[in-house]
Amino acid sequence: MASGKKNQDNKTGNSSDVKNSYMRSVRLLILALWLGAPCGPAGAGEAIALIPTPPPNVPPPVQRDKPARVQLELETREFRAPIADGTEYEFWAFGDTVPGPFIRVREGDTIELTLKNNAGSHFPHSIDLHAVTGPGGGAKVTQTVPGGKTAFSWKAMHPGLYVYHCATPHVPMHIANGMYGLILVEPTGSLPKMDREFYVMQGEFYTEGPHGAHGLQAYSMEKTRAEQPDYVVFNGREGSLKGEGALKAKVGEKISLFVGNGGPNLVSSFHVIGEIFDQVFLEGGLGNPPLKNIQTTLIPAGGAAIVEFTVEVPGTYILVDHSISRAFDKGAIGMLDVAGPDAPEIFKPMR
Ligand SMILES: [Cu+2]
Repeated sequence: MASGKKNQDNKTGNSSDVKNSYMRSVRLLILALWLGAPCGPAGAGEAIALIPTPPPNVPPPVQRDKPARVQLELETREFRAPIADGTEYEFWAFGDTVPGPFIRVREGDTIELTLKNNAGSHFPHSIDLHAVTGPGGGAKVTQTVPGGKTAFSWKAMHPGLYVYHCATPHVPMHIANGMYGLILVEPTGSLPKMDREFYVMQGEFYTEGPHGAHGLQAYSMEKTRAEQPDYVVFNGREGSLKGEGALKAKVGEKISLFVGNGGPNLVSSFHVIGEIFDQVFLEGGLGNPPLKNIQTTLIPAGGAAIVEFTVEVPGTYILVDHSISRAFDKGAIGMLDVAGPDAPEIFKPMR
């Protein structure tokens, strides 16, 4: 009896506890919803569909003080396009640009990434994001056949600027064909406000014909293995940042360049002729103090840097890989046109 009574009491007590606990949970859930607190999968937050941004543009700052569940869809494509005036190449890419779109999320976000491989592709593709903590940076679960679709979710735990790339064998070939891009994981405290932000990514291309050969140029695995590219370019094409494509700014503006290096093999000595970087977030790491007053910064293959400077004097500033043969003989040149009044107290010609 005692035992039965105890059991009965326990049962009664348990029912009551369960009911109270349930009501507490309901009240907490209502409070959480009212406050806009996370209510999806653990640590997720509200669902946001991300619209990726093609180069040289950068999406606006995140401006969220809470993590979110970011839904992102990328599609791998294979297409023919100019790599230089008079020269075409069969690019492989995320989306229809090289580099692929700029992705901007916040530290603590959970990203639900769907990777589609266009039905017109001839090869499987995948994605390895250096911002991912998990096997292959996502590549293990995103090997995607033409017309197929894969997905995975991951939590962005480390703020910084990261490279993403295809990691389907033969990996150097997929990267050399243009399969890379950048993802920025903003820190919980926002980045300094800039007047202009640009997305620039270096990559090298290995073609059967030499630099400047006209017509469609096929990929050369032999030159890739020898690490002897014919083209070293910014944003997928010689001259992409010249003329109409030149970056534009005004005197007095603070500029941030999110610079990546897809490689697949070369290390970039990134320099802007006529400027000194006020700050460089070396190797794209955020959370460390930036380096100040830098002339040229090294960007490893599969790495990135955030460089910041203010333009005080009008004119054209030239972005280069200061391994200078690449700039003058292989295409690693871009332009930043700065408009505005002269600043003779800083720079003036003299007779
Ligand atoms: Cu690929």
